[in-house]
Amino acid sequence: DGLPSRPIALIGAPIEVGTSEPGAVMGPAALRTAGLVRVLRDLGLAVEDLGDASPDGPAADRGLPAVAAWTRALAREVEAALGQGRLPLVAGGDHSLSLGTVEGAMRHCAAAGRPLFVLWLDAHADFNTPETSPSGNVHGMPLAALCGEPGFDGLFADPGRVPLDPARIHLFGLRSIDAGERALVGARRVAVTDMREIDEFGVVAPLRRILERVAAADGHLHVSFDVDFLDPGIAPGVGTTVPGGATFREAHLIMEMLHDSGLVRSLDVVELNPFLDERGRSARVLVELVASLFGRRILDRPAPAAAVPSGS
Ligand code: Z70
Ligand code: MN
Ligand code: MN
Ligand code: MN
Repeated sequence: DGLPSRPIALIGAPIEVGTSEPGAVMGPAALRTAGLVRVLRDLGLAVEDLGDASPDGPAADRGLPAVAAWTRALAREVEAALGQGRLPLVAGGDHSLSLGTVEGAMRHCAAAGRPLFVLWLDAHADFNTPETSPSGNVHGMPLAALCGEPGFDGLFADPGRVPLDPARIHLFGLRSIDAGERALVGARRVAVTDMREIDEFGVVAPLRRILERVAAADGHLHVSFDVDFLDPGIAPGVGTTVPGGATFREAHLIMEMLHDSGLVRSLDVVELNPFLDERGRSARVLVELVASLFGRRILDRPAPAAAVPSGS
């Protein structure tokens, strides 16, 4: 039961070239300051902090060329960590960093013959293309690029790469979507648990279905956690707050269920903007949530869901 306690490779990705709101570059430092490494070691886990990654080659300032340099570096680091049997935990940085982390996981899974599933905990779909994007910000586009939509020439090191299967992406917590990406998400049959569904059924039933699907396929689950998945009341430190996000208790329960599933093999924590945070609150909440994903629990006993109701 639970995540196999494989060693964790912490990789900082101080990247904000994918957004127009400055400050995400400080994210990895804030997560370390909030005790990310310490809480994991307190759980008895082996953690190596590999420090902050840097982009490949001469770094461009903005736009796709700048993101491409990061994508190549992060894909390589994530693939290498997975190849060593480690669990890469990538601390961002804006969500364009997931172009690299998911690409790295895709390469590892292709070589291992294992299907990759992506759980995207986010207020947004991040499925814009340069064509549909109203903002031009690449952090709103990573999933479309990974799935091989047009407009991203030169982004990935291998132009002949097999694209990510949109049907193996699960958007969870969606509550803000642009018109063009809405059409695309529907056409590509991306799996979506939106806030409407969470309000009606809670987080447990939809998440269980996703985990059962990944388990049945013996899949690798990559979790990408955008801070704006959370309600801005508990995590104000993000460039694009959207009201009506996950509560503290919903988010913790999701992390505990992910831990108990034993399926998570790679993790991103993205979009923390310490410049917009209030006295480190958001960074601290994120560290607590990561601790839950890696096995911190209230009582040392089987998950209540597994308990048989008695005496009635
Ligand atoms: C909007 C866009 C976005 C993250 C905001 C917002 C996208 N759909 N993604 N924050 N992580 O500009 O494309
Ligand atoms: Mn493996
Ligand atoms: Mn996002
Ligand atoms: Mn978002």
